[in-house]
Amino acid sequence: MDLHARLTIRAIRARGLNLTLLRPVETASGVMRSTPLVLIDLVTEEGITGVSYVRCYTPTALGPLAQLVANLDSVLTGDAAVPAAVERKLQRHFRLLGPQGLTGIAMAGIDMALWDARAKACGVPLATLLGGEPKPVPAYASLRTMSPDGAAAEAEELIALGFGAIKVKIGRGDLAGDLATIRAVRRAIGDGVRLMVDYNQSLSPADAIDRVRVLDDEGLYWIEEPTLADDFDGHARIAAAAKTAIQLGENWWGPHDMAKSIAARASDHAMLDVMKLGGVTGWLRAAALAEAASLPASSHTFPEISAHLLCVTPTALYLEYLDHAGPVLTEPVRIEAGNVVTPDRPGNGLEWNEDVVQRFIA
Ligand code: SMN
Ligand code: MG
Repeated sequence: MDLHARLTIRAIRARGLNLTLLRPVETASGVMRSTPLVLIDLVTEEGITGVSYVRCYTPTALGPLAQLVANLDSVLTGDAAVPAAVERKLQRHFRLLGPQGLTGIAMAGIDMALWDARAKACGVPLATLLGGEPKPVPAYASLRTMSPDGAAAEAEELIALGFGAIKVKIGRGDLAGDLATIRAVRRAIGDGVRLMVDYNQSLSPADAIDRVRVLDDEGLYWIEEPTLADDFDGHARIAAAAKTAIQLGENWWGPHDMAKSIAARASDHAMLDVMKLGGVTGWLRAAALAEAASLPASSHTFPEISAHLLCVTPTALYLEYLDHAGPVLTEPVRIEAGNVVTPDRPGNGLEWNEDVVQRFIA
């Protein structure tokens, strides 16, 4: 283990690929049939390569995002591979354009790859580098199907893997439709398993208030993003009306956005998306905010790197198990008795399965 390893950035490579999902992910705000990923390889002079992936939700943004990440090669080549210094440089670089959207995603991808390179240089897993140790992380399974019968069948498959909590997406139709889906899944999983629901921003605050008052009788563990993600005031009114906890956060663009949400009392939980929060660096700041506000913190997708990060998150609650990138990895995320196994190898544990990558390259 070489804690004095000093790494210098030699090159940044970005490859866009549009990975077909074996099972589409349905939400009240659209169906995802593929997952557009940008794979990042940050090559250092010392021979260590840091890797990460980011996601842009729609293939229409895939080319521009891959190009944007690749363009950062000219900004960063020759710099020390130091996450805090690179973060300051890139934040300055994008100040006039703004740090949200594709710029924020590109910066987060670079940050995650830098931390991977550093952990590999030290010969330790990311969780260890951050002051923790790799351990099994309690996870909940996120369903891809919204119809009552489909969701119930999928929930049964996942319960067989030992998950103690399940999340289903609702909000595509009226309240009766929400209830039909919730009750079908509840029948499939029984009373001993926690059930969460996700509206994916589909309701007006007024409609959401009417619906959460009814959903309060369904024994749900949380109700996620009932209205537009950036409407913190609307979420605060919904949270005040509901007995059930409100969950928000997968669309917080960095810790500053999260701080505004906390100040508005918009959410009872924190859902941390390592990409939208700004990579490992952004997550660590967000984890501190969650602790200071006593908000239980769960991850949003990105299960591989989130496992490491939840190992050092003081209010860690659940990892979201929704595997998008598995097919391009040599070792997809592993579940044991409802926990995600945090890999005990140097770095964040990501390694590309090049055969699959070549097949899907855009
Ligand atoms: C979700 C959104 C986007 C991609 C995957 C999943 C969803 C969730 O909101 O919370 O899982
Ligand atoms: Mg969600």
